[in-house]
Order: sequence, then C-alpha cells, then structure tokens
Amino acid sequence: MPHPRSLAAALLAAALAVPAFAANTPGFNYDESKVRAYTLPDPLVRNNGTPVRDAETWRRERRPELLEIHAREIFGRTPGGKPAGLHWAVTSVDRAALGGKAVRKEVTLWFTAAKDGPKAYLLIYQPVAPAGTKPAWPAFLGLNYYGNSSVNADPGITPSAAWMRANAEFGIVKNRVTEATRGKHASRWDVERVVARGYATATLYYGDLCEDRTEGLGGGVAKLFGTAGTEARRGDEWGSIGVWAWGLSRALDYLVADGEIDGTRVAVHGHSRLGKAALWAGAQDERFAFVISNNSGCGGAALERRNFGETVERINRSFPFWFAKNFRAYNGREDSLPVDTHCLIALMAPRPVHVASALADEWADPKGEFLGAKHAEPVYALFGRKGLGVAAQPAVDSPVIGDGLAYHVRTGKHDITPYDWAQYLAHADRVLKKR
Ligand code: GTR
Repeated sequence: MPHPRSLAAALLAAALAVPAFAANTPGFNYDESKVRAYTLPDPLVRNNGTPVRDAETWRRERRPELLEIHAREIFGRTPGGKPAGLHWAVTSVDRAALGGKAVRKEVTLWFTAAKDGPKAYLLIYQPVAPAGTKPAWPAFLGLNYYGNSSVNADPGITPSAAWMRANAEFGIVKNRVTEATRGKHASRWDVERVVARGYATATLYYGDLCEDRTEGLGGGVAKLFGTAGTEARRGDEWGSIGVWAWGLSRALDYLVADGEIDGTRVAVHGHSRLGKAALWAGAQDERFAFVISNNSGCGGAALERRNFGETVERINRSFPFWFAKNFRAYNGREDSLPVDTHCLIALMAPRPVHVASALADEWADPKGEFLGAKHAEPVYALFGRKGLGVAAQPAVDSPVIGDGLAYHVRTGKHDITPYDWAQYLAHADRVLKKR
C-alpha cells in the first residue's frame, strides 16, 4: 500500500504528464513508447578503443578528445581565448541600489584595444558588504535575451541600444528595447533573492556578442575573428552558440579581476539556447566552478539519440547559425554522432552541474535532459563522486541534488522561474559557499 502522500504525488504527476498547455511543435514525437532503442558512445573509451580507468587518464587523454569532437562536429572551433586587447571600464557604481539592498555596477568590456571594436555591457548586482568587511562574493553569470534593463525594474540600469529580436510583448519596438522592456524578465533573474542569499549576479546581452539571426555570424565578435558568415564558413567554424560561450568566458575574465567577486566561485547558467551556450562555456572553460542548464534541450542537455521533441535536423534548419555546419551531417543521423550530450556534461567533471527541465517543455525532452546528466555519472565516478545517485528521472517538483550532478523537473512551461532559482541556490549553497 503506497504511502498516501506518495500516492497523491503520483496521481498529480500522472495528471500533469500530458499538460494541456504544452506548446509542442506538431510532427515530432512526444510519445515515450515510440522512442527508438539507441546505444550511447562510451565516454570512457578513447578514440583508439582503449578504456579510461582513472581520473588522470581522463584529464590527460580522453577529455581533450571529447572537447575536440564537440568543437569539430557540433559547436565549431573557438578561434581564440582572451584577446590581447581585452579591456574594461567600470562605468557606474551604485552602492545603494534596489532600495539599499544591493550594489549595482555596470562595466563595459571592449574585446580589442580599440574602442570601436565589438564590446559588451556587463551588469552586476552584489550584496552590500557589512561595514568594515571586504568580501569577495560568489557569483552567478548568465547571458540575457532582451538587454540588461530586462532583468530588473531598477530604473538605474542603462538600457541596451543594440539590435534585438522583435517581441511586442517585451516592448521591443523596431528591434530596440523601450522603457516597456524594463524588468520584463525580472522573474527569470530573481535578482533580489539571489543577492539576499549572499551571491552576486552578473549578466550581459547575448546580442552584444553575436546577434541571434543569420546575419549575426558576419558581425560582432565573429567578425573580429574573421568568421566568414553562416553559409560561407568552413564546416568546423563556430556558430553563435560558440560565440556566446566565448563571451561568457570574457565576462569571467572581468569577474576574476573584480576584487569584490571571487572568480574561483562563479556559476555559469543559461536558459534554452543560452543553456546550450552555458554548457559549452563550462565545458571549455574550467574556471567556471558550477554549470547550470535550464531547459537547454536539443544541442544542450537532452540526449540527441532520443527521438523525442526537437531533432538535430530541425534545429539546424531553424537556426542554421547556432552550430557548426558540420553538425548538419547528423541531420536524421543522430546515431552516428561520435558523442552524445552525456559527454558534454561529463566535460565539467568533477565540477558540479545542475540540469533542469519543465514538465510541459516536451520540445526540450525532459527525460532526455535527465538522461544526459545520468549517463555522465561514470566520469564523475572517476573522481569519487556519486553523481545523481538515482536510477530514474525524479518525479515532478522533487529535485535531486546529488554529488557532482543535480536534476529537477518542475511543473510548468519552458522558462526560468523562482522555483528553479530556489533549486540553484540550494545547490550553490553546497558548492559555492565557503564553509
Ligand atoms: C526553440 C529551439 C530550442 C530552444 C528555444 C529557445 O525555438 O527550438 O532549441 O533553444 O528555441 O532558445 O528558447
């Protein structure tokens, strides 16, 4: 006889399993019984067939192989690290922002020595230091979709002047933000709560790095590296996800140098396409201490081999500039990929990764997102970490914070909500807070 509470939870989960409000693109599979059998590549077998049995061999031999495969076949190669000319200026500091509860800083990052090259605007909130102390705060870093002024209603945030994707609901007029955009994504950032919990939170507009449209790869940071454009590029040149990931590392370059932030305790996070970018940033840049994938789906945490929701072919057709052109070779041929998303997640090991799904976000394949994390466990085991420590996808609204890996699926749609933040903060308290 099941415990009445678990029975109630099971009934609720069953009722929610086919959400009436799911905005699923028709013509794709959303039926678990129609998921074809698949065999995942073993992250612990080297390209030459030899097994990897210890952390040292993983780090020295296998990790570089997997990074190379992801660069060559999926995201495209990142053409360079920190540019010699990278420099910045702190343009505003308000030590009594958000009604005196936070410090707000704005920083311009120039990617070249010249001021007319591509640049990005970083917005940072951090707690107010108790009198007489000089703490270096742990921080969250993520890209935003509609410019810095969208993340909080704070009138002190300088609005972006950059091109934005059209979105009337968010007050984007003629591809530019307006005053109506201010705070429109506040629930996705939960700034007050994050700061009250003792963390800094930093963000920049992804379009400062690469505009999210086909033309984007001919401008911004991509142009700085001579990227030939969406169709003209070589097969292994980067796409916009690669550029966004690069920008996250440049923002980290700044955070490392900011004496009020602890650069060794920075979490990188992202939602959806930006969750894909956060995973790729965390995989390449081991300075990120914690990596968060919110509803990242296809090309993110969700196993590509599972034919559930979005497919490789569909994503490459809808967004031909997100990934390397080489990724198109796997359209309809996911089984021939030399890696799957568990390998991407394993590239973070032993650093903690938190994968989150939304029940109604079937397009992103919640179970596939769970399995991407689950199948990274053997790599975490090399470092003596248990990983998720659960055999099956946890029930809705029952987060699992394991040892190195965490997963939750919440009620609701494709979004980042205060519920998600509550889980990320609980996890961060374990892995980023000094004891
Ligand atoms: C969708 C795309 C998803 C996801 C999403 C988003 O259109 O198919 O992979 O990235 O956009 O970024 O919101």
